[in-house]
Amino acid sequence: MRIANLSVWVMAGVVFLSGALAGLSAMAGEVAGRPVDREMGFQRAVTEVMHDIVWLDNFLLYIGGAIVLFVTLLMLFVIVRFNKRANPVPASFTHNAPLEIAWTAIPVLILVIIAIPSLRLLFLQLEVPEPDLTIKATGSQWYWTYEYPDAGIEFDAVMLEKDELAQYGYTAGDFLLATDTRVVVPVNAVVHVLVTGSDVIHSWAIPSFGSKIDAVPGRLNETWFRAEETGIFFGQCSELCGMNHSYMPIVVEVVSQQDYDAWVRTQQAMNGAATTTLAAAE
Ligand SMILES: [Cu+2]
Repeated sequence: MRIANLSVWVMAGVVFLSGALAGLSAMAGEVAGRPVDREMGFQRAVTEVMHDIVWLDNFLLYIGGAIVLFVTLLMLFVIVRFNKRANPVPASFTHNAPLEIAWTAIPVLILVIIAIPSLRLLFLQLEVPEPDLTIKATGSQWYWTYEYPDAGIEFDAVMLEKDELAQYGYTAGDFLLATDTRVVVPVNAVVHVLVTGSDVIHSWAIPSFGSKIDAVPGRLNETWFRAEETGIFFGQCSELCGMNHSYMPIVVEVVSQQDYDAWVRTQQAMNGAATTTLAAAE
Protein backbone atom coordinates (compact mmCIF):
# COMPACT_ATOMS: atom_id res chain seq x y z
CA MET A 1 0.00 0.00 0.00
CA ARG A 2 2.77 2.38 1.03
CA ILE A 3 4.79 1.51 -2.11
CA ALA A 4 1.79 2.10 -4.37
CA ASN A 5 1.25 5.55 -2.80
CA LEU A 6 4.91 6.46 -3.26
CA SER A 7 5.00 5.46 -6.93
CA VAL A 8 1.90 7.56 -7.60
CA TRP A 9 3.67 10.59 -6.11
CA VAL A 10 6.87 9.95 -8.07
CA MET A 11 4.90 9.57 -11.29
CA ALA A 12 2.87 12.72 -10.58
CA GLY A 13 6.16 14.59 -10.04
CA VAL A 14 7.63 13.37 -13.34
CA VAL A 15 4.47 14.28 -15.27
CA PHE A 16 4.44 17.76 -13.67
CA LEU A 17 8.14 18.37 -14.42
CA SER A 18 7.93 17.24 -18.05
CA GLY A 19 4.82 19.41 -18.52
CA ALA A 20 6.63 22.41 -17.04
CA LEU A 21 9.70 21.84 -19.25
CA ALA A 22 7.55 21.48 -22.38
CA GLY A 23 5.78 24.72 -21.45
CA LEU A 24 9.06 26.57 -21.01
CA SER A 25 10.50 25.43 -24.34
CA ALA A 26 7.23 26.38 -26.05
CA MET A 27 7.48 29.83 -24.45
CA ALA A 28 11.06 30.27 -25.64
CA GLY A 29 10.12 28.92 -29.07
CA GLU A 30 8.45 32.12 -30.30
CA VAL A 31 11.67 33.62 -31.69
CA ALA A 32 14.01 31.98 -34.18
CA GLY A 33 17.66 32.76 -34.72
CA ARG A 34 18.62 34.29 -31.40
CA PRO A 35 18.89 33.42 -27.72
CA VAL A 36 15.99 34.55 -25.53
CA ASP A 37 15.94 35.49 -21.82
CA ARG A 38 15.25 32.50 -19.53
CA GLU A 39 15.43 30.12 -22.49
CA MET A 40 15.72 26.48 -21.37
CA GLY A 41 15.61 24.48 -24.59
CA PHE A 42 17.13 24.94 -28.02
CA GLN A 43 16.60 27.96 -30.22
CA ARG A 44 13.67 27.35 -32.59
CA ALA A 45 14.68 25.07 -35.46
CA VAL A 46 14.43 26.27 -39.08
CA THR A 47 16.26 23.47 -40.92
CA GLU A 48 15.59 19.75 -41.32
CA VAL A 49 18.83 18.93 -39.47
CA MET A 50 17.89 21.06 -36.45
CA HIS A 51 14.33 19.64 -36.39
CA ASP A 52 15.90 16.18 -36.18
CA ILE A 53 18.38 17.25 -33.48
CA VAL A 54 15.50 18.57 -31.33
CA TRP A 55 13.51 15.36 -31.93
CA LEU A 56 16.50 13.17 -30.97
CA ASP A 57 17.14 15.25 -27.84
CA ASN A 58 13.52 14.83 -26.70
CA PHE A 59 13.55 11.13 -27.59
CA LEU A 60 16.69 10.57 -25.46
CA LEU A 61 15.17 12.61 -22.63
CA TYR A 62 12.13 10.30 -22.55
CA ILE A 63 14.27 7.14 -22.68
CA GLY A 64 16.62 8.47 -19.97
CA GLY A 65 13.63 9.62 -17.88
CA ALA A 66 11.98 6.21 -18.11
CA ILE A 67 15.22 4.49 -17.00
CA VAL A 68 15.65 6.86 -14.03
CA LEU A 69 12.02 6.31 -13.03
CA PHE A 70 12.34 2.53 -13.32
CA VAL A 71 15.58 2.36 -11.28
CA THR A 72 14.19 4.72 -8.62
CA LEU A 73 11.02 2.65 -8.21
CA LEU A 74 13.05 -0.57 -8.12
CA MET A 75 15.32 0.82 -5.39
CA LEU A 76 12.37 2.06 -3.34
CA PHE A 77 10.73 -1.36 -3.69
CA VAL A 78 13.90 -3.13 -2.51
CA ILE A 79 14.39 -0.70 0.41
CA VAL A 80 10.83 -1.22 1.65
CA ARG A 81 10.32 -4.90 0.82
CA PHE A 82 13.73 -6.35 1.69
CA ASN A 83 14.93 -4.42 4.74
CA LYS A 84 15.94 -6.31 7.88
CA ARG A 85 12.58 -5.87 9.57
CA ALA A 86 10.35 -6.81 6.60
CA ASN A 87 12.53 -9.72 5.43
CA PRO A 88 14.54 -11.10 8.42
CA VAL A 89 15.62 -14.33 6.66
CA PRO A 90 17.04 -13.52 3.20
CA ALA A 91 16.96 -16.03 0.36
CA SER A 92 20.35 -17.58 -0.45
CA PHE A 93 20.18 -18.21 -4.24
CA THR A 94 22.81 -16.43 -6.41
CA HIS A 95 21.72 -16.95 -10.03
CA ASN A 96 18.62 -16.43 -12.10
CA ALA A 97 19.26 -17.17 -15.79
CA PRO A 98 16.09 -15.57 -17.29
CA LEU A 99 16.66 -12.39 -15.26
CA GLU A 100 20.34 -12.21 -16.29
CA ILE A 101 19.46 -12.68 -19.98
CA ALA A 102 16.80 -9.95 -19.66
CA TRP A 103 19.10 -7.39 -17.98
CA THR A 104 21.69 -7.92 -20.73
CA ALA A 105 19.33 -8.06 -23.71
CA ILE A 106 17.04 -5.14 -22.78
CA PRO A 107 19.87 -2.54 -22.47
CA VAL A 108 21.32 -3.79 -25.80
CA LEU A 109 17.90 -3.36 -27.37
CA ILE A 110 17.63 0.17 -25.94
CA LEU A 111 21.05 1.05 -27.40
CA VAL A 112 20.01 -0.28 -30.83
CA ILE A 113 16.81 1.78 -30.66
CA ILE A 114 18.92 4.88 -29.88
CA ALA A 115 21.55 4.08 -32.55
CA ILE A 116 19.11 3.98 -35.49
CA PRO A 117 17.91 7.63 -35.37
CA SER A 118 21.39 8.79 -34.22
CA LEU A 119 23.11 7.35 -37.29
CA ARG A 120 20.33 8.61 -39.57
CA LEU A 121 20.91 12.14 -38.21
CA LEU A 122 24.69 11.81 -38.49
CA PHE A 123 24.44 10.90 -42.18
CA LEU A 124 21.92 13.70 -42.79
CA GLN A 125 24.43 16.19 -41.32
CA LEU A 126 27.50 14.81 -43.10
CA GLU A 127 26.14 14.06 -46.57
CA VAL A 128 25.80 17.39 -48.35
CA PRO A 129 22.94 17.37 -50.90
CA GLU A 130 23.41 18.89 -54.38
CA PRO A 131 24.06 22.55 -53.40
CA ASP A 132 22.29 25.59 -54.87
CA LEU A 133 24.97 27.87 -53.47
CA THR A 134 28.47 27.51 -52.01
CA ILE A 135 29.95 29.85 -49.43
CA LYS A 136 33.42 29.72 -47.90
CA ALA A 137 33.78 30.93 -44.31
CA THR A 138 37.26 31.59 -42.97
CA GLY A 139 37.73 32.20 -39.25
CA SER A 140 40.45 34.63 -38.18
CA GLN A 141 41.30 36.23 -34.84
CA TRP A 142 38.67 37.76 -34.47
CA TYR A 143 36.28 38.00 -37.40
CA TRP A 144 34.92 35.87 -40.23
CA THR A 145 35.67 36.28 -43.93
CA TYR A 146 33.03 35.08 -46.41
CA GLU A 147 33.51 34.24 -50.06
CA TYR A 148 30.83 33.45 -52.64
CA PRO A 149 33.12 31.84 -55.24
CA ASP A 150 30.45 31.58 -57.97
CA ALA A 151 29.42 35.23 -57.65
CA GLY A 152 32.92 36.61 -57.04
CA ILE A 153 31.91 38.21 -53.74
CA GLU A 154 34.18 38.48 -50.69
CA PHE A 155 33.83 40.44 -47.45
CA ASP A 156 34.73 40.41 -43.76
CA ALA A 157 32.15 40.35 -40.95
CA VAL A 158 33.33 42.14 -37.81
CA MET A 159 31.38 42.44 -34.56
CA LEU A 160 29.67 45.78 -33.97
CA GLU A 161 30.48 47.82 -30.87
CA LYS A 162 27.61 49.01 -28.65
CA ASP A 163 27.55 52.51 -30.16
CA GLU A 164 27.47 51.15 -33.74
CA LEU A 165 24.39 48.88 -33.34
CA ALA A 166 21.69 51.49 -34.08
CA GLN A 167 23.49 52.67 -37.23
CA TYR A 168 23.27 49.13 -38.65
CA GLY A 169 19.61 48.64 -37.64
CA TYR A 170 20.21 46.48 -34.57
CA THR A 171 18.96 46.96 -31.01
CA ALA A 172 21.05 47.04 -27.80
CA GLY A 173 20.09 43.39 -27.16
CA ASP A 174 21.97 42.37 -30.32
CA PHE A 175 25.34 43.33 -28.79
CA LEU A 176 27.86 40.45 -29.08
CA LEU A 177 25.73 38.91 -31.88
CA ALA A 178 25.54 41.60 -34.57
CA THR A 179 28.19 42.12 -37.25
CA ASP A 180 28.79 44.93 -39.77
CA THR A 181 28.08 42.68 -42.78
CA ARG A 182 25.88 39.58 -43.04
CA VAL A 183 25.94 36.36 -44.93
CA VAL A 184 22.90 36.58 -47.23
CA VAL A 185 21.31 33.41 -48.59
CA PRO A 186 18.06 32.58 -50.38
CA VAL A 187 15.29 30.76 -48.48
CA ASN A 188 14.80 27.03 -49.19
CA ALA A 189 18.15 26.81 -51.00
CA VAL A 190 20.73 24.17 -50.12
CA VAL A 191 23.71 26.20 -48.93
CA HIS A 192 27.01 24.36 -48.89
CA VAL A 193 29.42 26.00 -46.43
CA LEU A 194 33.16 25.37 -46.70
CA VAL A 195 34.82 26.26 -43.42
CA THR A 196 38.49 26.84 -42.62
CA GLY A 197 40.69 28.85 -40.26
CA SER A 198 43.53 31.25 -41.07
CA ASP A 199 45.33 31.20 -37.71
CA VAL A 200 43.90 29.00 -34.94
CA ILE A 201 40.88 26.67 -34.70
CA HIS A 202 37.52 28.47 -34.72
CA SER A 203 34.05 26.97 -35.18
CA TRP A 204 31.21 28.19 -37.40
CA ALA A 205 27.95 27.56 -35.55
CA ILE A 206 24.31 28.66 -36.00
CA PRO A 207 22.01 27.08 -33.37
CA SER A 208 18.73 27.47 -35.32
CA PHE A 209 20.29 25.71 -38.36
CA GLY A 210 21.88 22.90 -36.34
CA SER A 211 25.18 23.83 -38.04
CA LYS A 212 28.43 23.58 -36.10
CA ILE A 213 31.72 22.77 -37.75
CA ASP A 214 35.33 23.46 -36.75
CA ALA A 215 37.35 25.95 -38.80
CA VAL A 216 40.79 24.32 -38.84
CA PRO A 217 43.84 26.01 -40.46
CA GLY A 218 45.09 23.97 -43.42
CA ARG A 219 41.91 21.95 -43.65
CA LEU A 220 38.63 22.52 -45.48
CA ASN A 221 35.60 21.31 -43.53
CA GLU A 222 32.09 21.37 -44.90
CA THR A 223 28.56 21.65 -43.61
CA TRP A 224 25.23 22.56 -45.16
CA PHE A 225 21.84 24.00 -44.32
CA ARG A 226 18.53 24.76 -46.00
CA ALA A 227 16.68 27.46 -44.11
CA GLU A 228 12.89 27.04 -44.26
CA GLU A 229 12.01 30.64 -43.42
CA THR A 230 13.34 34.13 -43.94
CA GLY A 231 14.84 36.14 -41.10
CA ILE A 232 18.07 36.97 -39.35
CA PHE A 233 19.88 34.13 -37.63
CA PHE A 234 22.70 34.61 -35.18
CA GLY A 235 25.56 32.31 -34.27
CA GLN A 236 28.91 32.55 -32.56
CA CYS A 237 32.40 31.12 -32.88
CA SER A 238 32.14 27.94 -30.83
CA GLU A 239 35.74 26.87 -30.38
CA LEU A 240 37.90 28.63 -27.76
CA CYS A 241 40.20 30.57 -30.08
CA GLY A 242 41.86 33.16 -27.87
CA MET A 243 41.31 36.42 -26.04
CA ASN A 244 38.44 37.73 -28.21
CA HIS A 245 36.79 34.36 -28.85
CA SER A 246 33.43 35.70 -27.72
CA TYR A 247 33.65 38.73 -30.03
CA MET A 248 33.42 37.06 -33.45
CA PRO A 249 29.69 36.39 -33.96
CA ILE A 250 28.02 35.13 -37.13
CA VAL A 251 24.96 36.67 -38.79
CA VAL A 252 23.06 34.93 -41.59
CA GLU A 253 20.17 36.72 -43.29
CA VAL A 254 17.75 34.44 -45.12
CA VAL A 255 15.85 36.33 -47.84
CA SER A 256 13.63 35.59 -50.85
CA GLN A 257 15.32 34.55 -54.12
CA GLN A 258 14.61 38.00 -55.70
CA ASP A 259 16.11 39.83 -52.72
CA TYR A 260 19.11 37.52 -52.87
CA ASP A 261 19.65 38.18 -56.57
CA ALA A 262 19.41 41.92 -55.94
CA TRP A 263 21.91 41.64 -53.07
CA VAL A 264 24.36 39.73 -55.29
CA ARG A 265 24.16 42.45 -57.96
CA THR A 266 24.79 45.19 -55.37
CA GLN A 267 27.77 43.34 -53.92
CA GLN A 268 29.22 42.69 -57.35
CA ALA A 269 28.84 46.35 -58.26
CA MET A 270 30.57 47.36 -54.99
CA ASN A 271 33.39 44.86 -55.56
CA GLY A 272 33.69 46.06 -59.14
CA ALA A 273 33.87 49.66 -57.96
CA ALA A 274 36.53 48.74 -55.42
CA THR A 275 38.59 46.93 -58.06
CA THR A 276 38.28 49.88 -60.46
CA THR A 277 39.38 52.30 -57.73
CA LEU A 278 42.38 50.10 -56.94
CA ALA A 279 43.30 49.84 -60.62
CA ALA A 280 43.02 53.64 -61.00
CA ALA A 281 45.24 54.16 -57.97
CA GLU A 282 48.01 51.96 -59.37
CU1 LIG B 1 37.04 31.93 -32.98
